[in-house]
Amino acid sequence: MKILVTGAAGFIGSNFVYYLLENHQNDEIIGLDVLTYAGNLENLKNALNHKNFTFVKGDICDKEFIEDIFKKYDFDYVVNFAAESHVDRSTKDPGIFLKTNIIGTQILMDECLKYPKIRFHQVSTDEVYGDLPLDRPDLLFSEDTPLHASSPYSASKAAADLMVLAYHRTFKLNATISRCSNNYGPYQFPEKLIPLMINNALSNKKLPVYGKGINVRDWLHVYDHCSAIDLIMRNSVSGSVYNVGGNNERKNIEVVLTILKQLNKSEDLITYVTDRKGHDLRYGINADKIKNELGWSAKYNFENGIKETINWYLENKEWLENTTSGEYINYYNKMYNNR
Ligand code: NAD
Ligand code: TDX
Repeated sequence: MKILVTGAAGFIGSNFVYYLLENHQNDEIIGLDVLTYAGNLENLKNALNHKNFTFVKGDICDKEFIEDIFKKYDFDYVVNFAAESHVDRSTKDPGIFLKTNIIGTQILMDECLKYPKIRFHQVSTDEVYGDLPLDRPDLLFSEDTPLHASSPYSASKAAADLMVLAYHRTFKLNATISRCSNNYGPYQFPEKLIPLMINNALSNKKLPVYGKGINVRDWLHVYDHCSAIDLIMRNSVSGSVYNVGGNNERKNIEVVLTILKQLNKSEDLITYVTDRKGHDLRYGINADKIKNELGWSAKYNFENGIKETINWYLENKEWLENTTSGEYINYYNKMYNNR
């Protein structure tokens, strides 16, 4: 099979490339990425020399470029990870989120329509459902929960989901969607909670917890997200939507305390800062559909997954140093100074 992975130099995209190389040794993978601040070729360093992997630099919003690479390679699957993915950035500059996450998806789908055998998989997020109250742990998102996005990021992802479903219904686009909860694992850019806190703790910098630290996220190891996408794209009916989640709900402050404990750092490093605008309270996923229909299950629980992940960042300090130099320093100062 020939598989186009967009956003291949990002966090989940690069993990997905490794997942495919390991689990489908006859597949040929083309990794596409425009290399924004979040895209990093270092994430793919163990794939770049692999005989079944080719990297192509380019933009999913560039129609001619997309036309050319679809002509050049005869894809069986297109898996769309390419996105602007950080909620905080979307509250400062929404425009690029609309362009990449909505228009980019549309350009990929228009091209897929020319090749009906291609299965298009859209990597979406649980954030399209909005949030759940903190005092109702019994409530979970199901695939039928109405879309109710809160941030420009999640609204752009919800818009893309609706376009995928519209293309499926109107043009019979051969497509599936997955909506996953928060991922953690190797190669996550340190603007996101877990790698940011690990990086700050390692350099004895303050750990900026938004609000009271009581917002809840459902954490899933990136490996388990990759195995879910792989199952959905190959085995499900066109038009299907699947939730993916690990039943690992944690308050942010619990996650931060876990990190400090494993790194043997003081809790005095924690500082409570002004809350995120429109901050979603809680995400909780019902993943029964993918478990029952496709037999998916998670390999990691949060305790062993977070331990292994913290060790990965400790063993890859050079990666962490490289990703937090240069432009990252400006970003960090803009987002966190005097907050
Ligand atoms: P990321 O920001 O680490 O990676 C995104 C990648 O897309 C980067 O490599 C970037 O260079 C690339 N990209 C951006 N614009 C592009 C364009 N116009 N053309 C080509 N490439 C472009 O994000 P991530 O955390 O790996 O998320 C990947 C996908 O998974 C996103 O669609 C996101 O919405 C979704 N998702 C993420 C999570 C999570 O917890 N991180 C959870 C659920 C869903
Ligand atoms: O410095 C911080 N302090 C803090 O308290 C950061 C960066 C985050 N937080 C909080 C905000 C959230 O409640 O931690 C929680 C997690 O924040 P993020 O890592 O930014 O993730 P989140 O906003 O939950 O979105 C993530 O999960 C769904 C991904 O970034 C999205 O791409 C994905 O769709």
